Amino acid sequence: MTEHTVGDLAARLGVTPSTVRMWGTRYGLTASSRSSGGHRRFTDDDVDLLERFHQAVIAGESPRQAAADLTGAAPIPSSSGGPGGNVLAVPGAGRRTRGLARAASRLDEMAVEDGVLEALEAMKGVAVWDEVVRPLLVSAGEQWQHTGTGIEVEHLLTQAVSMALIRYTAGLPELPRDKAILLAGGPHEEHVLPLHALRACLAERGIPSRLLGPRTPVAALARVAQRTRAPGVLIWMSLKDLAVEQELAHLVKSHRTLRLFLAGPGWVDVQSVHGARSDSLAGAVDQLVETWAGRS
Ligand code: B12
Repeated sequence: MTEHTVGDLAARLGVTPSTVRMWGTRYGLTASSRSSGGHRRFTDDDVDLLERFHQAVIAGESPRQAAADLTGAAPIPSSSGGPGGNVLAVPGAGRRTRGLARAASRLDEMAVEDGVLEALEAMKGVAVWDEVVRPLLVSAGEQWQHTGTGIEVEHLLTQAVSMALIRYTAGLPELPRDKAILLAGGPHEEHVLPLHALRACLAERGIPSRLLGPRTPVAALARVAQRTRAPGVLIWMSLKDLAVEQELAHLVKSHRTLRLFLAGPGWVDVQSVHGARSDSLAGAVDQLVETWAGRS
């Protein structure tokens, strides 16, 4: 009988070893034997079961339900899941997005978080953001706009997607520490999810960044840029805030080589001579990779 380690199984399924361990602790799908040193050893039957579990989750099944169907055990109750509510409609969505929409609609935070993490490990940041996560966010925003309902789904998505992006970023190889790019939400801006996505994509490319989060005062950003000699700063705004433009002059003088990028729909009507526009996640990654490579 062949025995497989956590690393073997993770490589075979295209996920990280921590995901394989988490399936064991969270859904009871663990190895049926142990090495003499106490390490998990998966049999061929375990591998087969986990492969089928993985396929079911990718197809949009709830991980708890998929585990119960495969093992014949009663589903493990969800700590955050709940019945009721209509499923968030996402026009043209692929399988993964439909699965996540179902999980978000039943308020199953862990299933959304695990599903996004699994997608990141399989597809990488830009594709997951553009093809899987962004359609969900746009639909959640539209539902709220048109019906005034579903704000709880928007909050749950925010929490689960941020956590998945943070976990994914933390699992990537260690980054250099010097001259990190600065990422911040505008001074009155709560929306910063695109910055989590951007940080993950920069980390995939080996570029360090600091995320200062929502509602960052421009003066604070200028101080950090000067103190850390950040080669680039990107400010995200989803909402229009015309007053910010006047403050940018001070920021761009933080140090001689600083480059400023302005991203998000909030900048559309803002005339600014101080920063370059970033129109997409892939475009921002390219701009910042180039900025970091040219740091002096
Ligand atoms: C999640 C979310 C929240 C979360 C934010 C949590 C967080 N930590 O980020 C919470 C619940 C806190 C929230 C609060 C509010 N929100 Co809100 N929110 C959203 C939602 C669903 C996603 C935001 C997001 O991440 N957008 C990123 C992508 C999905 O946006 P996009 O427009 O498609 O992006 C375009 C470009 O920017 C570019 N792009 C996409 N990704 C990236 C990434 C990078 C790096 C780059 C450079 C470019 C880029 O491509 C797209 C096409 O050109 C949006 C819906 C939406 N369509 O954005 C609403 C939305 C932005 N929110 C809205 C509103 C009104 C609010 C609130 C005022 C009220 C409310 N709904 O509670 C408050 C505002 C608080 C504040 N002062 O900022 C409106 C804004 C309308 C407007 N323009 O005035 C939206 C559009 C919903 C809607 N359809 O009405 N929100």
